[in-house]
Amino acid sequence: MINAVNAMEIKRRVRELGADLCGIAPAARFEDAPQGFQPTDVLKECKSIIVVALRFPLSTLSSSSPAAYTFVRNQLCGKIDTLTFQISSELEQLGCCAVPVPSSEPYEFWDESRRHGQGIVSLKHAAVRAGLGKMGKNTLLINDQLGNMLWLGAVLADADLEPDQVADYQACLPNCNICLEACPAKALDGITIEQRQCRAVSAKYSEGGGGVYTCNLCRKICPQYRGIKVEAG
Ligand code: B12
Ligand code: SF4
Ligand code: SF4
Repeated sequence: MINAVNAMEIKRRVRELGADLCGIAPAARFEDAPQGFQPTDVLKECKSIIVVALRFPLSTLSSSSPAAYTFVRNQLCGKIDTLTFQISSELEQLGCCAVPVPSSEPYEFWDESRRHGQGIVSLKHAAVRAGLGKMGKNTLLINDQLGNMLWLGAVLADADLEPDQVADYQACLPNCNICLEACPAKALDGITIEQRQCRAVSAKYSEGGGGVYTCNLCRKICPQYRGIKVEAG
C-alpha cells in the first residue's frame, strides 16, 4: 500500500509493483498540449502526472514471428494497466482523486478519414515532461538507460507532488535519419507520424489468429533502441 501522498512514497510503491521507471510532471508543463488533450481536460483538478514505464524485453526483437512480439506487447499492456489501476485505487483510499490513463485502447478521439487516433493524454509527451527521456525522430520516447524499448502508463492526480527534472540529454544521434529512411510506409517525417500509412503495414488481423503487430522497424533499427550510446553534439 501507499502509506503517504508524497513523491518518494509513490515511487517506492510503483517500484514494488514492478515498474522499471517512474517520473512525475506537474500539470503546468502541459500548457503546450493541444486543447482537449491536456491532463486538466481529463481531470479538471489534476496537479501531477505520475508516469511509469516497463522494460520491453529485447529478445522479442530477435524472433521472426510477429506473434511473439505481439504477445509480449499485450502482456505489458495488461501489466502496466493493472499497475496504474492499483496506484489510482491506493491514492483514492488516501483521499486523492486519481485517474489512470489507458496504456493503449480505449481512447476516444478517432478521425476515420485520416485513420488518426489520439490517446486521452499522449504518454510519450507525458514521459518527456516527467523526466523519463526525450522523443526521437521515430516519435518514440528514448530513455538514456532503456532506450525506446519501454511500455508507458500514467496516473493523473489532484495532489501536488514533487516533480522530476526534464532530461537534459539528446535522443537522436547527430544527422541520423535511419528510421525515416527505413520505414516501409514512409510514415515518419522526423516530427510526427502519418498514422494511416503506419497502420496499413504495422497491424494485421485474421479471424483465426487475431491481431498481430507486423512492423516495429522504427524502434528496432534505431541505434539508440537499447539506451543512449552517443549523445548529439
Ligand atoms: C494511437 C497510437 C499509435 C498510432 C499513432 C502513433 C503515434 N506516434 O502517435 C499507431 C497505430 C501508428 C501506433 C504505432 C506504434 N505504437 Co502506439 N500508441 C498510440 C497511443 C494509443 C496514442 C498516441 C497518440 O495519442 N498519438 C497522437 C499524437 C499525440 O501524436 P502526434 O500526432 O505525434 O502528436 C502531435 C500533436 O498531436 C501534438 N501533441 C499531442 N499531444 C501532445 C502533448 C503535448 C504536451 C505536446 C507538447 C504536444 C502534443 O504534438 C505532436 C506534434 O505534431 C499511445 C498510447 C498513449 N496514450 O499515448 C501508443 C504508444 C505511443 N505506442 C507505442 C508503441 C510502442 C507503438 C509501436 C512501436 C507499436 C508497434 N507497431 O510495435 C508503433 C510505433 C510507431 C511510431 N513510430 O510511433 C508506445 C510508445 C512507447 C515509446 N517508447 O515511446 C505508446 C506510448 C504505448 C505505450 N503505452 O507505451 N501507435
Ligand atoms: S511501425 Fe513500421 S510502418 Fe509504422 S512508423 Fe514504424 S517503421 Fe513505419
Ligand atoms: S533512428 Fe536515428 S533519427 Fe531515428 S530515432 Fe533513432 S537516433 Fe533518432
